[in-house]
Amino acid sequence: MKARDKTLVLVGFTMALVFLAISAQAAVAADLLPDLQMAAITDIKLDQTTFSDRKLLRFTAVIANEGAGPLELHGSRPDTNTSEMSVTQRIYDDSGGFRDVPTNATMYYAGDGHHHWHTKNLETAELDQMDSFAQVAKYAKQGFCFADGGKFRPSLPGAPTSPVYTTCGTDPNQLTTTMGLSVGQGDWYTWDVAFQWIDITGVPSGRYRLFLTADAAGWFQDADQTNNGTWADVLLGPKGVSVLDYGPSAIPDPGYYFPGRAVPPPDSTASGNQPQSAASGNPARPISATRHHRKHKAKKHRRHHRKHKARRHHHRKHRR
Ligand SMILES: [Ca+2]
Repeated sequence: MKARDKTLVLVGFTMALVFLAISAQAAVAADLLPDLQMAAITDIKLDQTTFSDRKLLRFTAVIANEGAGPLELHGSRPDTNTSEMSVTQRIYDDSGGFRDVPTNATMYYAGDGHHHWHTKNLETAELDQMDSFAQVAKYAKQGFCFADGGKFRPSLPGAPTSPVYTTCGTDPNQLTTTMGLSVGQGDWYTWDVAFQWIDITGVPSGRYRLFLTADAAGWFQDADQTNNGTWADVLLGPKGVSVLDYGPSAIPDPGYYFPGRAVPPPDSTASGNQPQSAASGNPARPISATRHHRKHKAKKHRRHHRKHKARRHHHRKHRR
């Protein structure tokens, strides 16, 4: 081979190596996506005292992040005359970088007794008639100041040892705010906070499915969008409610979540648990919840049932 040819071969070989190196680097930087899931619904109870003429179905809801990265949302608006902030999701990657992607979510400020910014409809809840799947009632709550409320699955890789996201922004004049839910953290809404109910006044006695879904509209990038819902089948009577069955739900580390527990763990910052406000307007019906509903009505139902029976047994055992 002539010297010139050798040089060409060498140049070609070097270029191929550089190309491979760049490709390898690009392939290495993988997204660390959140994986929102709902914990098993607890504290399901009938409330006839908050309003003397209304019947409320109360429950405790926990949104857990069991993904590889946080759910981090950045809200912004051009000026204070614009009431809602538009929202981008910051997605971190495993090489230490991040990118911001636009979403259809919105944030708003509610000043009626609880002053901070909220992400609209981060979680949705509805009550469906058991046989027809027809929705009979839905969540009063629409605003979510979500944050690291307490450890849910701290054994996950990347889970922080202490809360990272602890505030939603409290100034009505601010133009930007950040909310987030870290890996392994839970965002708690206990049964006794404001608007943490479904108004079931006039709903006849019978069997119903209570459905909770995180990001039902699919606004955010999530490692698995099909596991965002959970449910409980309930029997509504004139004087009370009893739980017949539970659907699949986020799995906590042992000792970090107890069905029936009304208060979050001691390390909680409690920012997700304070009374919050509902906005005017109606939330969209959670489409993915309906999908879950039908899916779990099918043969998988029995398997989930066994699994959850075992889990409930575990929790009972652990409480002792
Ligand atoms: Ca998910």
